[in-house]
Amino acid sequence: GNVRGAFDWLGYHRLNTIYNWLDSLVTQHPEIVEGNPGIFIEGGIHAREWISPAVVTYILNELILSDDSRVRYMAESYDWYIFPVFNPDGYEYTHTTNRLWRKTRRPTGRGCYGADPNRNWNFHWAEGGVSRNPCSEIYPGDRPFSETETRTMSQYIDSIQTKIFSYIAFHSYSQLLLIPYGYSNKRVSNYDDLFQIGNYSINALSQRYGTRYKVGNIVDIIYVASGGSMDWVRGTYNIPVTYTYELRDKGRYGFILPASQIIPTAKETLDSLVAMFEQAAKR
Ligand code: ING
Ligand code: ZN
Repeated sequence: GNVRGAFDWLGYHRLNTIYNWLDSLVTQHPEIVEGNPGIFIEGGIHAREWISPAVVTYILNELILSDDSRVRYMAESYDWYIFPVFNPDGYEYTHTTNRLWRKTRRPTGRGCYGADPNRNWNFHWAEGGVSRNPCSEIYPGDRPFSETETRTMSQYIDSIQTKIFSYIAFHSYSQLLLIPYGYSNKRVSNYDDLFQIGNYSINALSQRYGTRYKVGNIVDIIYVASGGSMDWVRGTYNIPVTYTYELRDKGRYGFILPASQIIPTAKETLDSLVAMFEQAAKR
């Protein structure tokens, strides 16, 4: 392997390669300090959006190893809760069988598999932007938290919610920075702050390669979608700094983003996070 461990951002990796790398980080960096405000990072809730786990693992690696003073300051000022692959069975299935699979993989008993794990959370569940057909890509499940992935993550978040002030989810694609909610066009109480911080953040993102993003609330700039993780976190615990990234690109390659774009996408996204949390700290 390379000097930074037997892992790289030159290709998209299988689940066990990601897990082995995560285990090696724990052995190589046992010094864990807690007590700062927490930032929760969600990657890979949708199986086919491979750029998401790739960017999240890159950011995790930089938080540990970067020499850049702004990245170091950010790394050490917060406690990080980072989950690169929220939907591991779906992710593996996209590597072995169907590259464009989105959902979980549990049999529904009605001939189709899985629920959309970003429609399965227990906040205004199944109110809009879903289909009751279990074969649909946006099937919300037969009840909230029917899926192991969302139920167990929600229980974990319940247990740490007092420690986190920010929840950031990574999807692809469209180059958007989304503000809650997805279930309705109701704006969150600090919408204006989030909009300003968001614009500052995407401006920082554009500096490196000129990549253009847009900021806005979900219903206004994409579509109604209830039962998402960010809606649940925001609606249940009122976590103040909540965003969802829709990473590169804008549709040329879509979900099949070439691996040569992993590092550039990750670098510009890290730039935007540094700017986001510098700006959020000033409020
Ligand atoms: N986009 C998200 C989706 O689940 C989203 C957008 C985010 C909706 C947060 C609701 C809440 O449809 C992709 N690309 O999956
Ligand atoms: Zn997605």
